[in-house]
Amino acid sequence: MTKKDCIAMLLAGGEGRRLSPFTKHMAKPAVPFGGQYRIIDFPLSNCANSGIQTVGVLTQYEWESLHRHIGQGEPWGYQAGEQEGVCLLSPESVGTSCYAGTADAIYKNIPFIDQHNPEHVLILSGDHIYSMDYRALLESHKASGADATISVMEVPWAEAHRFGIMNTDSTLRITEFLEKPKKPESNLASMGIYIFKWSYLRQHLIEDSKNPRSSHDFGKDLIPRMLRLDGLLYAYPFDGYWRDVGTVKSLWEAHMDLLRGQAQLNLQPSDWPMYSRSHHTDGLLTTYPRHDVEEILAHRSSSILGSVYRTVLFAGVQIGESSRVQDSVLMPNVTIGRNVRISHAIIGEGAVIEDGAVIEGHEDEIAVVAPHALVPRRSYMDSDADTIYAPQGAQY
Ligand code: ADQ
Ligand code: ADP
Repeated sequence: MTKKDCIAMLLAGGEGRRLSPFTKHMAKPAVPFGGQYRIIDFPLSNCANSGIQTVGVLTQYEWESLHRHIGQGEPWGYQAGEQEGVCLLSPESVGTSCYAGTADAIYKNIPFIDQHNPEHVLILSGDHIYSMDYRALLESHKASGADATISVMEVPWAEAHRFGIMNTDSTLRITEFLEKPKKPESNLASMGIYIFKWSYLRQHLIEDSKNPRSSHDFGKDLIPRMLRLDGLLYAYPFDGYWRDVGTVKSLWEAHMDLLRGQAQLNLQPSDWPMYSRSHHTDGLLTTYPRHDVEEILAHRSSSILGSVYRTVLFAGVQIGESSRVQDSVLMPNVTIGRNVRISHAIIGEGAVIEDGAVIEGHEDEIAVVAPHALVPRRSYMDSDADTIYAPQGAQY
């Protein structure tokens, strides 16, 4: 087969335990985001908009939900049944029992990548909210002649311990890299978005697979190994909006960023459109014809009778009379009765909040209601409360 310039491998198999309970029955990349999307729509739309013709999606945990959502990539403009396009790669589908780590997932798909015979491979993560033209990253990677190029961003010092942290020299060559250091000495973070020369990555994956002490992870094992062996690794500074939404707090904050217009993400029609499978991607409202509804992003099909401030409402959300919701995220088909008070909360898909209930989180501790939970009449829940689980339709 003729050589391809660059294909993408999108890692979407992580369990996302820190996003529990939203990931209890759903892969993290399938979690709803931004009123009418799912998190994975962002990297998939970026691939489509960047003209990447082949995307392998590595799934594992709760893969059915993702497979149903992605299909053959039709919503993102990929054609079914072509040599190129979106290919779902769960462990079962490639004849293995599991992916032990992110590097192992790519290692076990060496035959898939070889079949496409690319010069470079773009490795992406399924749980980031951002718009990025990967062509600019690829150009930078080619211009420096690097073995690997890592997209980087300065993150707040208080959060640096959640990321791969590095130092570079004046030419942006990476000199040091530490995965999630307890006491970071830099705040230059890896965004978990890499481009490698395929021949170089391939060889390191094979060597790493033979190391019984390796956890077969890009950040913990592969990148440090490449640096130890004098690999030519460069940083690519990204100056747009980017957020890793791996925790409840960061998922909430990314929604609040959207409301404040900080996301620099144009979710409305633009030259960098976001696509999704949902039939409901036909419109988000930023205003509502009521004086007590302000700073919202609401799906057109939501219905608001109470007052709502600084809140994102997905499709099918209903809010009853005299209820007040603020600083919150209401996932698809949440039903809220009358005289309910909700603040600083994320309410999972399909949850029912009965009349008079109070759900009270605060900025440092977001209250969480599990998908399909039922919060009974006049109950009180704060962010310390155990999440209420109840099968849909349960009677109290
Ligand atoms: P983390 O955010 O901890 O750090 P990780 O948990 O390794 O990233 O997940 C990366 C992606 O791979 C996610 O989309 C996840 O779903 C997927 N994934 C995880 N395990 C998988 C498996 N076994 N099979 C398939 N997919 C899997 C990484 C880097 C840091 C960097 C941050 C930026 O290690 O250096 O700073 O991303 O967010
Ligand atoms: P629609 O816009 O027609 O409602 P959606 O994709 O938003 O389409 O959802 C249809 C139903 O399928 C919803 O109940 C939703 O929970 C479920 N669903 C869709 N995609 C996924 C997914 N990736 N993971 C889990 N459930 C999904």
